[in-house]
Amino acid sequence: MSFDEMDVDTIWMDGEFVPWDEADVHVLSHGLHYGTGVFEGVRCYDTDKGPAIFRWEEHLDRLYESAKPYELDIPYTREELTEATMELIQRQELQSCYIRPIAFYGYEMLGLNPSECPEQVAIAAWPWGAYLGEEALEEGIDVAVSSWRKHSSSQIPTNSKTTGAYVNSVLASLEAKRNDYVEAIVLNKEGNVAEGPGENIFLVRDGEIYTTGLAESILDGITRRSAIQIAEDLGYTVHDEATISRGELYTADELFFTGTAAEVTPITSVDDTVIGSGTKGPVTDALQTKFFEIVEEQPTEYEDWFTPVEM
Ligand code: PPE
Repeated sequence: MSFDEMDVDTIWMDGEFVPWDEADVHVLSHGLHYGTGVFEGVRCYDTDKGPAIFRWEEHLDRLYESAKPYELDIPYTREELTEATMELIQRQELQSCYIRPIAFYGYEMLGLNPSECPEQVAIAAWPWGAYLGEEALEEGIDVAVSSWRKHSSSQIPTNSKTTGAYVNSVLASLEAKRNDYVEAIVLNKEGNVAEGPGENIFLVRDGEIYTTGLAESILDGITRRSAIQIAEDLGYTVHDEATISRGELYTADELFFTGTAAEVTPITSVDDTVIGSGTKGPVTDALQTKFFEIVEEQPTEYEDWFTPVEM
Protein backbone atom coordinates (compact mmCIF):
# COMPACT_ATOMS: atom_id res chain seq x y z
CA MET A 1 0.00 0.00 0.00
CA SER A 2 1.38 3.42 -0.89
CA PHE A 3 1.53 6.27 1.62
CA ASP A 4 -1.00 8.16 -0.53
CA GLU A 5 -3.62 5.56 0.23
CA MET A 6 -3.09 5.80 4.00
CA ASP A 7 -4.87 7.94 6.50
CA VAL A 8 -1.76 9.66 7.82
CA ASP A 9 -1.00 13.37 7.83
CA THR A 10 1.75 14.22 10.29
CA ILE A 11 5.47 13.61 10.72
CA TRP A 12 7.65 14.71 13.61
CA MET A 13 10.79 16.32 12.26
CA ASP A 14 13.58 18.16 14.05
CA GLY A 15 11.48 18.97 17.05
CA GLU A 16 8.21 19.87 15.34
CA PHE A 17 5.11 18.25 13.97
CA VAL A 18 4.90 19.01 10.25
CA PRO A 19 2.32 18.10 7.58
CA TRP A 20 3.19 14.73 6.02
CA ASP A 21 3.73 16.28 2.57
CA GLU A 22 6.10 18.92 3.89
CA ALA A 23 8.55 16.66 5.71
CA ASP A 24 11.31 17.41 3.19
CA VAL A 25 15.09 17.39 3.18
CA HIS A 26 17.57 19.10 0.86
CA VAL A 27 18.79 17.01 -2.07
CA LEU A 28 22.39 17.64 -0.97
CA SER A 29 21.83 16.13 2.47
CA HIS A 30 24.82 14.08 3.62
CA GLY A 31 22.65 11.10 4.49
CA LEU A 32 21.22 10.90 0.98
CA HIS A 33 24.64 10.81 -0.67
CA TYR A 34 26.55 8.60 1.72
CA GLY A 35 23.88 6.70 3.66
CA THR A 36 24.99 8.28 6.93
CA GLY A 37 21.86 7.68 8.90
CA VAL A 38 20.48 5.21 11.40
CA PHE A 39 16.91 4.11 11.85
CA GLU A 40 14.51 1.91 13.73
CA GLY A 41 11.42 -0.07 12.89
CA VAL A 42 9.03 -0.51 15.79
CA ARG A 43 5.48 -1.78 16.08
CA CYS A 44 2.64 -0.41 18.15
CA TYR A 45 0.00 -3.09 18.76
CA ASP A 46 -3.66 -2.57 19.55
CA THR A 47 -3.60 -4.83 22.61
CA ASP A 48 -6.53 -5.82 24.83
CA LYS A 49 -5.18 -3.28 27.33
CA GLY A 50 -5.02 -0.50 24.73
CA PRO A 51 -2.44 0.52 22.12
CA ALA A 52 1.10 -0.17 23.28
CA ILE A 53 4.52 0.08 21.68
CA PHE A 54 6.38 -3.23 21.63
CA ARG A 55 9.84 -3.04 23.25
CA TRP A 56 10.18 0.70 22.78
CA GLU A 57 13.05 1.06 25.27
CA GLU A 58 15.11 -1.60 23.47
CA HIS A 59 14.50 0.10 20.12
CA LEU A 60 15.58 3.44 21.60
CA ASP A 61 18.72 1.80 23.00
CA ARG A 62 19.55 0.42 19.58
CA LEU A 63 18.91 3.74 17.85
CA TYR A 64 21.43 5.57 20.05
CA GLU A 65 23.88 2.66 19.80
CA SER A 66 23.53 2.53 16.01
CA ALA A 67 24.53 6.20 15.84
CA LYS A 68 27.71 5.78 17.91
CA PRO A 69 30.18 4.52 15.27
CA TYR A 70 29.20 7.43 13.02
CA GLU A 71 29.76 9.98 15.81
CA LEU A 72 26.18 11.04 15.19
CA ASP A 73 24.93 12.68 18.37
CA ILE A 74 21.16 12.46 18.31
CA PRO A 75 20.19 15.92 19.59
CA TYR A 76 17.09 14.73 21.45
CA THR A 77 16.71 12.83 24.69
CA ARG A 78 14.92 9.51 25.02
CA GLU A 79 12.10 11.35 26.76
CA GLU A 80 11.74 13.81 23.87
CA LEU A 81 11.67 11.03 21.27
CA THR A 82 9.18 9.07 23.35
CA GLU A 83 6.91 12.05 23.81
CA ALA A 84 7.08 12.89 20.10
CA THR A 85 6.20 9.31 19.15
CA MET A 86 3.29 9.15 21.55
CA GLU A 87 1.85 12.40 20.26
CA LEU A 88 2.37 11.32 16.65
CA ILE A 89 0.29 8.20 17.26
CA GLN A 90 -2.35 10.14 19.17
CA ARG A 91 -2.66 12.92 16.57
CA GLN A 92 -3.16 10.41 13.77
CA GLU A 93 -5.38 8.15 15.89
CA LEU A 94 -3.37 5.07 14.95
CA GLN A 95 -4.39 2.12 17.13
CA SER A 96 -1.76 -0.15 15.64
CA CYS A 97 1.06 1.04 13.46
CA TYR A 98 4.67 0.76 12.38
CA ILE A 99 6.97 3.47 13.75
CA ARG A 100 10.04 4.60 11.82
CA PRO A 101 12.45 6.88 13.69
CA ILE A 102 15.45 8.02 11.62
CA ALA A 103 18.49 10.15 12.48
CA PHE A 104 20.87 11.29 9.76
CA TYR A 105 23.45 13.86 8.79
CA GLY A 106 21.67 16.68 6.98
CA TYR A 107 22.50 19.58 4.70
CA GLU A 108 25.52 21.82 5.12
CA MET A 109 28.32 20.51 2.92
CA LEU A 110 29.36 17.36 1.11
CA GLY A 111 32.59 15.40 1.48
CA LEU A 112 32.90 12.26 3.54
CA ASN A 113 33.50 13.83 6.93
CA PRO A 114 30.02 14.67 8.21
CA SER A 115 31.09 16.52 11.34
CA GLU A 116 29.86 19.91 10.12
CA CYS A 117 26.49 18.62 8.93
CA PRO A 118 23.50 19.02 11.24
CA GLU A 119 22.09 15.92 12.88
CA GLN A 120 18.48 15.62 11.80
CA VAL A 121 15.85 13.39 13.32
CA ALA A 122 12.40 12.42 12.09
CA ILE A 123 9.72 10.01 13.23
CA ALA A 124 6.89 8.71 11.08
CA ALA A 125 4.14 6.22 11.89
CA TRP A 126 1.74 4.48 9.57
CA PRO A 127 -0.39 1.33 9.41
CA TRP A 128 1.65 -1.65 8.18
CA GLY A 129 0.11 -5.13 7.98
CA ALA A 130 1.88 -8.46 7.55
CA TYR A 131 5.27 -7.69 5.94
CA LEU A 132 5.50 -10.76 3.73
CA GLY A 133 1.75 -11.05 3.18
CA GLU A 134 -1.02 -12.23 5.51
CA GLU A 135 -0.93 -15.80 4.12
CA ALA A 136 2.85 -15.96 4.72
CA LEU A 137 2.24 -16.16 8.47
CA GLU A 138 0.08 -19.26 8.03
CA GLU A 139 1.40 -20.94 4.91
CA GLY A 140 5.06 -20.03 5.18
CA ILE A 141 7.27 -18.65 2.43
CA ASP A 142 9.60 -19.86 -0.31
CA VAL A 143 13.05 -18.37 0.03
CA ALA A 144 16.35 -18.59 -1.83
CA VAL A 145 19.94 -18.25 -0.70
CA SER A 146 21.16 -15.00 -2.19
CA SER A 147 24.18 -14.74 -4.43
CA TRP A 148 24.96 -11.54 -2.50
CA ARG A 149 26.92 -12.02 0.73
CA LYS A 150 26.27 -9.95 3.81
CA HIS A 151 29.01 -7.38 4.53
CA SER A 152 30.96 -8.33 7.60
CA SER A 153 30.93 -6.29 10.77
CA SER A 154 34.52 -5.23 10.07
CA GLN A 155 33.29 -3.47 6.92
CA ILE A 156 30.08 -1.89 8.18
CA PRO A 157 29.02 -2.48 11.80
CA THR A 158 26.16 -4.94 11.42
CA ASN A 159 24.79 -4.30 14.90
CA SER A 160 24.13 -0.72 13.82
CA LYS A 161 20.93 -0.23 11.85
CA THR A 162 22.64 2.04 9.32
CA THR A 163 20.62 3.37 6.38
CA GLY A 164 23.46 3.03 3.84
CA ALA A 165 24.10 -0.60 4.77
CA TYR A 166 20.64 -1.53 3.53
CA VAL A 167 21.76 -1.50 -0.11
CA ASN A 168 22.96 -5.04 0.67
CA SER A 169 19.44 -6.02 1.75
CA VAL A 170 17.92 -4.29 -1.28
CA LEU A 171 20.16 -6.26 -3.65
CA ALA A 172 19.29 -9.56 -1.98
CA SER A 173 15.62 -8.72 -1.94
CA LEU A 174 15.50 -7.65 -5.59
CA GLU A 175 17.26 -10.82 -6.64
CA ALA A 176 14.87 -13.03 -4.66
CA LYS A 177 11.80 -11.35 -6.12
CA ARG A 178 13.24 -11.42 -9.64
CA ASN A 179 13.52 -15.19 -9.27
CA ASP A 180 9.98 -15.52 -7.86
CA TYR A 181 10.93 -16.14 -4.24
CA VAL A 182 9.28 -14.24 -1.42
CA GLU A 183 12.51 -13.49 0.41
CA ALA A 184 16.26 -14.19 0.51
CA ILE A 185 18.62 -15.75 3.01
CA VAL A 186 21.98 -14.00 3.03
CA LEU A 187 25.22 -15.83 3.87
CA ASN A 188 28.06 -14.02 5.61
CA LYS A 189 31.61 -13.56 4.36
CA GLU A 190 32.55 -17.01 5.72
CA GLY A 191 29.70 -18.58 3.77
CA ASN A 192 27.63 -19.41 6.84
CA VAL A 193 24.07 -18.27 7.36
CA ALA A 194 23.69 -14.67 8.47
CA GLU A 195 20.05 -13.56 8.24
CA GLY A 196 17.33 -12.36 5.90
CA PRO A 197 17.48 -8.92 4.25
CA GLY A 198 15.17 -7.61 7.00
CA GLU A 199 14.82 -10.59 9.32
CA ASN A 200 16.77 -12.83 11.68
CA ILE A 201 16.61 -16.56 11.08
CA PHE A 202 15.87 -19.51 13.36
CA LEU A 203 16.34 -23.23 12.74
CA VAL A 204 14.70 -26.16 14.54
CA ARG A 205 16.35 -29.56 14.68
CA ASP A 206 15.41 -32.49 16.93
CA GLY A 207 13.20 -30.22 19.00
CA GLU A 208 15.93 -27.69 19.80
CA ILE A 209 16.14 -24.16 18.46
CA TYR A 210 19.18 -22.51 16.88
CA THR A 211 19.73 -18.93 15.77
CA THR A 212 22.81 -17.32 14.32
CA GLY A 213 25.04 -15.55 16.83
CA LEU A 214 25.86 -11.85 16.90
CA ALA A 215 29.34 -12.50 15.48
CA GLU A 216 27.81 -13.91 12.27
CA SER A 217 27.30 -10.36 10.88
CA ILE A 218 23.67 -9.97 11.85
CA LEU A 219 21.51 -7.24 13.28
CA ASP A 220 20.84 -7.84 16.98
CA GLY A 221 17.13 -8.17 16.32
CA ILE A 222 14.72 -7.24 19.06
CA THR A 223 12.17 -9.77 17.80
CA ARG A 224 15.03 -12.30 17.82
CA ARG A 225 15.65 -11.56 21.52
CA SER A 226 11.92 -11.77 22.18
CA ALA A 227 11.62 -15.09 20.33
CA ILE A 228 14.55 -16.53 22.31
CA GLN A 229 12.91 -15.52 25.57
CA ILE A 230 9.48 -16.84 24.53
CA ALA A 231 11.02 -20.15 23.39
CA GLU A 232 12.85 -20.53 26.70
CA ASP A 233 9.69 -19.67 28.60
CA LEU A 234 7.91 -22.39 26.61
CA GLY A 235 10.61 -24.82 27.75
CA TYR A 236 12.68 -25.14 24.58
CA THR A 237 16.45 -25.30 24.53
CA VAL A 238 17.75 -22.35 22.47
CA HIS A 239 21.25 -22.12 21.02
CA ASP A 240 21.47 -18.40 20.40
CA GLU A 241 25.11 -18.15 19.38
CA ALA A 242 24.95 -20.76 16.65
CA THR A 243 26.96 -20.94 13.47
CA ILE A 244 24.68 -22.41 10.84
CA SER A 245 26.15 -23.75 7.62
CA ARG A 246 24.28 -23.41 4.34
CA GLY A 247 23.76 -27.15 4.15
CA GLU A 248 21.99 -27.26 7.49
CA LEU A 249 19.23 -25.08 6.05
CA TYR A 250 18.05 -27.82 3.70
CA THR A 251 18.00 -30.54 6.35
CA ALA A 252 16.35 -28.47 9.08
CA ASP A 253 13.08 -29.72 10.57
CA GLU A 254 11.79 -26.15 10.59
CA LEU A 255 12.99 -22.68 9.70
CA PHE A 256 11.47 -19.31 10.46
CA PHE A 257 12.22 -15.61 10.21
CA THR A 258 11.73 -13.02 12.96
CA GLY A 259 11.58 -9.25 12.65
CA THR A 260 9.52 -6.26 13.65
CA ALA A 261 7.95 -6.11 10.20
CA ALA A 262 8.03 -9.88 9.50
CA GLU A 263 7.01 -10.84 13.09
CA VAL A 264 7.34 -14.68 13.12
CA THR A 265 7.16 -16.04 9.56
CA PRO A 266 7.63 -19.74 8.73
CA ILE A 267 9.96 -20.70 5.87
CA THR A 268 8.70 -23.75 4.01
CA SER A 269 11.28 -24.06 1.25
CA VAL A 270 14.84 -22.98 0.53
CA ASP A 271 16.06 -23.03 -3.07
CA ASP A 272 13.00 -25.17 -3.95
CA THR A 273 13.97 -27.77 -1.35
CA VAL A 274 11.04 -28.46 0.95
CA ILE A 275 11.81 -27.87 4.63
CA GLY A 276 10.41 -30.52 6.97
CA SER A 277 6.78 -31.20 6.17
CA GLY A 278 6.55 -28.16 3.88
CA THR A 279 4.09 -26.48 6.22
CA LYS A 280 4.43 -24.40 9.37
CA GLY A 281 6.12 -26.77 11.83
CA PRO A 282 5.00 -27.44 15.42
CA VAL A 283 7.78 -25.49 17.15
CA THR A 284 7.31 -22.51 14.83
CA ASP A 285 3.59 -22.73 15.45
CA ALA A 286 3.98 -22.79 19.23
CA LEU A 287 6.31 -19.81 19.16
CA GLN A 288 4.29 -17.82 16.65
CA THR A 289 1.06 -18.48 18.57
CA LYS A 290 2.64 -17.30 21.82
CA PHE A 291 4.14 -14.24 20.10
CA PHE A 292 0.78 -13.11 18.71
CA GLU A 293 -0.94 -13.91 22.00
CA ILE A 294 1.54 -11.63 23.77
CA VAL A 295 1.15 -8.70 21.35
CA GLU A 296 -2.64 -9.06 21.35
CA GLU A 297 -3.16 -9.53 25.07
CA GLN A 298 -0.18 -7.81 26.68
CA PRO A 299 -0.17 -10.38 29.49
CA THR A 300 1.18 -9.44 32.91
CA GLU A 301 4.26 -11.70 32.58
CA TYR A 302 5.40 -9.71 29.54
CA GLU A 303 4.12 -6.29 30.62
CA ASP A 304 7.61 -4.79 30.68
CA TRP A 305 7.81 -5.33 26.89
CA PHE A 306 5.12 -2.70 26.35
CA THR A 307 4.92 1.08 26.54
CA PRO A 308 1.27 2.10 26.63
CA VAL A 309 -0.01 4.89 24.40
CA GLU A 310 -2.79 7.04 25.92
CA MET A 311 -5.36 7.62 23.20
N1 PPE B 1 17.98 -8.18 10.35
C1 PPE B 1 17.84 -7.12 9.52
C2 PPE B 1 18.85 -6.90 8.46
C3 PPE B 1 16.75 -6.25 9.70
O1 PPE B 1 16.61 -5.21 8.90
C4 PPE B 1 15.80 -6.52 10.71
C5 PPE B 1 14.63 -5.62 10.89
C6 PPE B 1 16.00 -7.63 11.55
C7 PPE B 1 17.11 -8.43 11.34
C8 PPE B 1 15.09 -7.92 12.70
O2 PPE B 1 15.28 -6.96 13.73
P1 PPE B 1 14.10 -6.54 14.70
O3 PPE B 1 13.12 -5.77 13.88
O4 PPE B 1 14.75 -5.71 15.73
O5 PPE B 1 13.52 -7.78 15.24
N2 PPE B 1 14.12 -5.06 9.72
C9 PPE B 1 13.30 -3.88 9.78
C10 PPE B 1 13.16 -3.21 8.43
C11 PPE B 1 12.26 -3.85 7.45
C12 PPE B 1 12.06 -2.96 6.25
O6 PPE B 1 11.67 -3.49 5.20
O7 PPE B 1 12.26 -1.74 6.34
C13 PPE B 1 11.97 -4.16 10.46
O8 PPE B 1 11.55 -5.29 10.55
O9 PPE B 1 11.36 -3.19 10.90
